[in-house]
This record gives sequence, C-alpha cells and structure tokens, in this order.
Amino acid sequence: MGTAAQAAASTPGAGLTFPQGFLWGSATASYQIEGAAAEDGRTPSIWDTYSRTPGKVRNGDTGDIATDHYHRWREDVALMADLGIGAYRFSLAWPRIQPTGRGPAVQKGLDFYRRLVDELLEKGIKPVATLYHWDLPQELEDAGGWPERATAERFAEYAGLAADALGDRVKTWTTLNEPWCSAFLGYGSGVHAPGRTNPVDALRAAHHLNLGHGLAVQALRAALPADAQCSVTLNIHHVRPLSRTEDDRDAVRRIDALANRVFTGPMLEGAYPEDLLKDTGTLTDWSFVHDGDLRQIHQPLDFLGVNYYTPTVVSRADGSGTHTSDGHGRSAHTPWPAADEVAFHQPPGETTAMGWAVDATGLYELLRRFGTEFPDLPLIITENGAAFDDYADPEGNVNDPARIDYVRDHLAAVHRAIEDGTDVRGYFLWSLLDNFEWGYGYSKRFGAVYVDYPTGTRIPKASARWYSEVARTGVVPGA
Ligand code: IFM
Repeated sequence: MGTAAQAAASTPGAGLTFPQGFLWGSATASYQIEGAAAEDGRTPSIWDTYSRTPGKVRNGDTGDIATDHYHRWREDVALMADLGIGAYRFSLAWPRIQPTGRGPAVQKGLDFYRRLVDELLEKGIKPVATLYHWDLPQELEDAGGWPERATAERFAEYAGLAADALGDRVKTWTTLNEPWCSAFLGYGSGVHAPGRTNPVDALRAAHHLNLGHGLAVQALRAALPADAQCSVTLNIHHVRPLSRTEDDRDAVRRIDALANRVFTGPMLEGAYPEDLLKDTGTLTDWSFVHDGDLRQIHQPLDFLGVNYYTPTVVSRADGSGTHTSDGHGRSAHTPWPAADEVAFHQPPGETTAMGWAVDATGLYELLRRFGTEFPDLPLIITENGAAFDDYADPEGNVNDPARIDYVRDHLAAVHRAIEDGTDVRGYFLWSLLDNFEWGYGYSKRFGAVYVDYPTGTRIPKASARWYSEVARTGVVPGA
C-alpha cells in the first residue's frame, strides 16, 4: 500500500488517476446475500428471528434464500474476476461458524469460507473479512445480547476461531461493521434486530461492542501472522448544523458524540468523551465500564474502515414540527439517547431510493476530518454506494446512470481528499449484488450487479461495467 502523499494525479480532461496500489473493491455481508439459513449446521441469528417477526421487515422478506450466494459463490467470484475487482469485503456468519455462540467451530461453516477465499485468491482478488455484520447467534441474544458483557467475551473467542481457521489465507480483518447500527438501531429505536427499545441498553451495547472489538483485535493478533492487518468499520455520521447558531452547533456536538466519538473515543484514544458521559448522565452512570476496559479496547489498528452514504443535518428542536426522521426507518423510539432536543432535517436536493441526500462533499469533509485528527491511521472507504429503482429492460440490460454519477462524484471527493494529504488506501463499492436491505427487505437495490430474485440470475448493471473500467485502470473518467 502506498501513502497519501503519493501523487493522485488530475489532468484536466484525462480523468482522475488514483495512487498506485489503491484498492478497488466491492462489499457484501453474510445475512444479506448467503441464504441457506438452516444448512450445514447454521442456526438462527437475531436477524432470522427479527425478519420472521410479522411487521418488522417490509413485505415480510427474510434472508432465508437472499441471493443464494451460499450456493452461487463460485459464480459470484467469477463475476468479480470478470469485472477486474481487486478486493472483496465479505462477512463471516457467526451462526454458521459457531452456531450457539459458544464452543468449537463447525467444520462445514469454516469450509464454506475456506473455499470462497481460495477461489478469490486463485482469481487474484484480495479477501477482506469482517467478523460481525450484525448476525449475532440468537442464543447469545437470549442470554442478554450486546447489553451484556459476556457477549464481548464470546465475540473474542469466535474471532480466535475464525483467525485460526482462515488466518493463513486472509490477511485483512475487520472486527465490527457499523457498531452504531448494532447498538442504537438494534437496542434503541428497534428498527434493526433484535428490535429492543431501551436507551440504556443501547449505551450498554455500544460499550460491549467496543469491548468486543478490543478483545477481538487481541485474539486476531495472537492468531494471525505479523503482517496481517486489523481494523474496524464505522458508519461515521458527517453531522452538519442547520444554521450557524450556537444551539445548532451544540446539536452537532451532541450527535457527533453519540454517533462517532462513542466509538472513536475508546477505540482510537482510550477514553469516552467527557461530553458524552455528561449528556447521557441522566440515563446512566456508565458503571458498566469496568476498570481496565478502556485499555482492552484501545488497540493499535492498521486502518480505519469508513462507511459513508449521506450527511446528517441537525438543529436544536424548537417544537415547531421540524422533520425528525434521520433516515434509518420509522420508529416511535429514538436511536439517540438523551438527545430529545435535537431535530434531524432532510438536506435539500437529489436523493437516492432510500431518501438519502446525495452529497459527496460530506465524504470529502469527513475524510479530511479523520485524516487530520488521526494522521497516522490510514483510511479505507469500506462502503459507499446508492440504491436506485433499477429494472431489467426488455433486452435484459440494467441501465443505472444515477448510480454511475453517484459513485463518480464520491470517488472525485476521495481523490480530492488524497490530493489534499489524506491517507486513503482503498474504496469498496456497496454492494457487489442487490441484496436483503435489512428492514427494507428486497425493495432497495444497492448492487452493481442486478439480481433477479425469482431465478437468482445476475446481470451486471451499466455501473458495474463503468466501475470495472475504473478498477482496471485506476482512473475515474469524466470527473
Ligand atoms: O446494506 C447496508 C450495509 O449492510 C451496512 N451499511 C449500509 C448499507 C446500506 O444501507
């Protein structure tokens, strides 16, 4: 991997040239694509339970079959190879490897990932494994889930099993994907599994996810060769004030603490932010943070994974009926503990099929912020992309010019951040395939490759062909 200081050339009219060695990838997650929910020893995760609960997921969709990747993995790797994609970020299904969340690993579960990784390596595609993309074994939720400390300990054991089995093949590891969603959507607003709605549980979950991360990094390092890379992926919220007033700037501070610094504080700096502890002090005294926890959590990382889709605009709520949706689904419960006086606003302009504002400057500003605050920590965009209402035309083609525009603009923002001195080492397009979009089921299509769900047929969209050219040349045309 190069450094951010390496030239990222921009010659007018010639497109944007990224540094040599920049990683061009695509990403997926186990529950969203695998299917085979009850095969080879896999037992239910919290998402199986949640999606089978009436009213939780649009159209009653579940991940039972999903894109059937568990059976079509070879075809999917071939697709990536045809597209010239250099790296593949996927997640391991904990309930496939260690079904009850305890005890020895299931051979067939490990074999699935071994075969997948071998095929990737054979095709020259770098495997990037995420340990946890939200599919907690249901038995661990029944024992209390992430609000309980024991779940962090179980997670570290699972990390060790995974590293022992795959560490000879996989050199790049991520502990958690978007722990904010696991904690605050899973235990706060309840729009994600397990669907609990208790603000203190959400804060407890955040701490135990942090602890699980720190313990898992140590378990990975103990099992992996010295050149392996360990990281975490955060969905950093780029929070902007609605106005320049002090009240609105304070709303930004409050949401930044609950969205971002609740994780970056302990993981990257070894402490929870004082203002977070104060803001939430009416709910909890944080006595679930034990002596020594912060030392366990604060582990050196090789890079930080950043997921970015859209900015977040906030103000101080003035009771005048301001729009309060924050783009993560409707719930009577807030995902933001102790932040009732903050209102969320839909930014103006174009949106994706998720209703999320299209704004690449948010990505640029976020990269600059993290590059400045943590100059020694390389960044990788582990997810970026957009859902649109794609369809196959009578000739069987899927034309998605809006996705090409979205990705081009966001890559231009990444390029500008690199030119300005930020150490960004790679970009993973979310997602390789259309897939199960959590509470939205199959109604939202994020893929570069269209999936015809009734038949499982894959059709690379126009954006896949466009991205293929970018990945092969390292040049973003027309930006
Ligand atoms: O599909 C999700 C993914 O699982 C996590 N990051 C955001 C994506 C789009 O909502």
